[in-house]
Amino acid sequence: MTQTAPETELPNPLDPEETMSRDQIESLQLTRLQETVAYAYDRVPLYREKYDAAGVHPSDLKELADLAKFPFTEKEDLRKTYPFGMFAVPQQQVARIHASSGTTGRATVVGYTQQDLDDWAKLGARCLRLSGVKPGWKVHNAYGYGLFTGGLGAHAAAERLGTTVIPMSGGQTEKQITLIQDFAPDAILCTPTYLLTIGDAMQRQGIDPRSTSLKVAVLGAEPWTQEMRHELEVMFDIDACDIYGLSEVMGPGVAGESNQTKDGSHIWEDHFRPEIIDAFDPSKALGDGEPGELVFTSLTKQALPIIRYRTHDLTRLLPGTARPGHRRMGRITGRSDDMIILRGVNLFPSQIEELALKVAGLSPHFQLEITRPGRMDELAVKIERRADCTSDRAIAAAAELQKAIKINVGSSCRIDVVDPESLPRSVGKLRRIYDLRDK
Ligand code: DLL
Repeated sequence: MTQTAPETELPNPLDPEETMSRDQIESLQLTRLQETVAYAYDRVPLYREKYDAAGVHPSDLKELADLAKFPFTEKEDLRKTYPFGMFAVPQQQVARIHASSGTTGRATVVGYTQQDLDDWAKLGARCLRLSGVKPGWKVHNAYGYGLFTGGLGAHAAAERLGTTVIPMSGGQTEKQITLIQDFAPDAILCTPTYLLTIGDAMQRQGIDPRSTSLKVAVLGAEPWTQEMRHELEVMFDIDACDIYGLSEVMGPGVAGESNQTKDGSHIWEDHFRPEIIDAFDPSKALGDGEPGELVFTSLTKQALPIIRYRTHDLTRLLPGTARPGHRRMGRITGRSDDMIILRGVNLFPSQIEELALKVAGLSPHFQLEITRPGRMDELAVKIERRADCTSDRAIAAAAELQKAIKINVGSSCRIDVVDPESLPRSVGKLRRIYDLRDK
């Protein structure tokens, strides 16, 4: 069969908003913010009650900084109003529903009008294009389809960009490999740990992941580090870029990373206004560059306008580079509610990932187990050695990692180096933390 038209012949224009200056974006943000807050106040009882109780009114929003006067929205607000209580349109205008399972408590349900779905596809397509995916390419989508926003969100983005989508969904790793070999996709969309699972499985079958047709991977839905990027780029001989999003705010495509700069995801600020706050003192706003918790306000959403939503994701805002008018977010170090506090020291799985991947002989496959054998919490890092790592080397590697964690994080922990293939593999978002303490 002949190939598709050469990439250069397919149109691939930027959205006009992508090239707006910072001033233009902020002026658009103010108009849209005023509209959104008034819209939410008029249509969603929870917002009206909260704002009345706090003594603020949409008319108080005269400049962007006034947003800080408005109360936050929490996941708990969506749970309290489960399933549809925060929707701002009648059900007949809701074109799609998604839900995030959440590790604790009730699912949170989110809805989209046709216009919301259209905006979502547009922003997702922006992300893919920024990461180097091109119209006319074949795109293997291994994010899970269903209530999770990953599968259908990435699907619509890839379709909107003008690619040929292969809607594989997550899991069935053997089949993923067959399809990657038979259909020869140019790009893959999945979580970083699932790409690792696919690469490992290929190697076990004697297939070199570097020999596949894949050129770009657009990875997200869980925290990952520069070290993991390097691991995957070398393993597959690809460019690996980040994509960020969350169901409550939209889904994948709130922010995306450039394959040219690989310096963090650009937030599409014509549709979302980000803030950074102190996670432990939320009344304290933090400036650009300062690490804290990310908060989002949607500027155009119809079915589920979301105002000052506390993501619990920890990162910082940085000036735009590849799209100078839109700020970037740094890597997400973790979630404030996922933080392990070990004898007074705060620790995130991504710190362990970063350190472990610098130690020769250790693989990216690890899990953290917290126990309380006596009165003190203990942390064990269970980590697989690489297949070519001897037992002598494994002992030295364990000591090296233990020391690196002590020096860089400040925690004492036990390192159990285990055999290759002995820890559970990811099929989507990987669970890293096993809290075995009695509750
Ligand atoms: O995970 C949406 C998504 C799907 C994003 C596919 C990217 C790709 P939720 O299931 O609602 O939505 O989970 C959202 O996942 O608050 C972060 O903690 C985490 N997360 C998402 N993207 C990234 C990323 C989807 N690129 C939660 N880096 C968020 C780090 C991420 N964490």
